[in-house]
Amino acid sequence: MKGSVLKSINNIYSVREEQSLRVYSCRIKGKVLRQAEGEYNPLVAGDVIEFEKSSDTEGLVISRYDRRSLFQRWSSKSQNNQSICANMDLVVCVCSSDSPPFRPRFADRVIACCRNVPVLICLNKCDIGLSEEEEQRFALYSELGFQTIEVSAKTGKNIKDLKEILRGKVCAFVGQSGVGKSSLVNRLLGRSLEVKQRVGEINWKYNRGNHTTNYSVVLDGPDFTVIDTPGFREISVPHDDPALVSLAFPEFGKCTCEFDSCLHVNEEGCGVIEKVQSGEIDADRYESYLRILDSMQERLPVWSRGLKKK
Ligand SMILES: Nc1nc2c(ncn2[C@@H]2O[C@H](COP(=O)(O)OP(=O)(O)OP(=O)(O)O)[C@@H](O)[C@H]2O)c(=O)[nH]1
Ligand SMILES: [Mg+2]
Ligand SMILES: [Zn+2]
Repeated sequence: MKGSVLKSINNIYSVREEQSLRVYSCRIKGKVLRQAEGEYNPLVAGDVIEFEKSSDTEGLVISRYDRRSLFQRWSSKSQNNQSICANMDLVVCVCSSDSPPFRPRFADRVIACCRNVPVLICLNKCDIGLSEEEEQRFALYSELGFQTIEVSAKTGKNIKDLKEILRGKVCAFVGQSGVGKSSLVNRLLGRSLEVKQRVGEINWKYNRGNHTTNYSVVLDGPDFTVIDTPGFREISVPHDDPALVSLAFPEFGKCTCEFDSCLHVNEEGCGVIEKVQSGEIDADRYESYLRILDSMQERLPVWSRGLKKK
């Protein structure tokens, strides 16, 4: 039978059968999934799988279908890429104006964690304003061609417009802890739903979020589906081809570099560096890019052992 994974907790997967929409509690048959060899976590919310029923409520996962999109991050604890959710049509990168403060470099990394899926930069808590400088950095995203929106889960501002963007899509909400992902999900789904995502208290001492949501979960809305994901204090880009990172920086695509393989760090004849120097490329975005590459570089010994490259 074909089904999709709604959530995964401690190697138990809630799987919804495609036809009957019944939910089964599944384990992986034989404990390992051939399609996921070498991966840290084989199945995530949004995965499409084949499974066999073992009772009215339980089953065994046999295989995983190819993923059409994926959101992964690097987990330093496991020294491997950790998948967060799969097969979504849109990643909603949630930021907040304050508590925690707006962190554009965090958003840049979220964008770089996306594989094969467009991103919406969603500034929540717009009931609290941004400083002028932050406003400019946020506005830069739409100038660069990203879709952006400012909303408030608290007051409901622009939630209608957000629903319009989500319509007909499977949308994953990702971002720092405490930015209001679950609050937005609750707002979008309305109160009538029995599943209400728990919302956290802000840790005021550090002005950072606590971790309230601890696993990704698929939730159905009226004409869209959302995936609420756990927030992170920090996010690292998955260990992958460094050249992929520049996909998160579309402004680099318009530059001409002398070498095709240019990573825009210190190479000669690099068009990106030229445009940073002339001010055409935002210096903070470029710094953000360099830091992503740096953090990948630090893991090179692990990577070169062939951990993830296929
Ligand atoms: N002022 C204001 N506060 C908000 C808004 N949205 C959420 N909050 C508050 O922000 C805090 C964190 O919200 P959550 O929805 O739990 O954040 P989260 O992103 O799901 O956090 P994790 O699950 O830890 O990743 C809560 O205290 C919310 O009440 C908003 O639009 N404006
Ligand atoms: Mg949450
Ligand atoms: Zn270059």
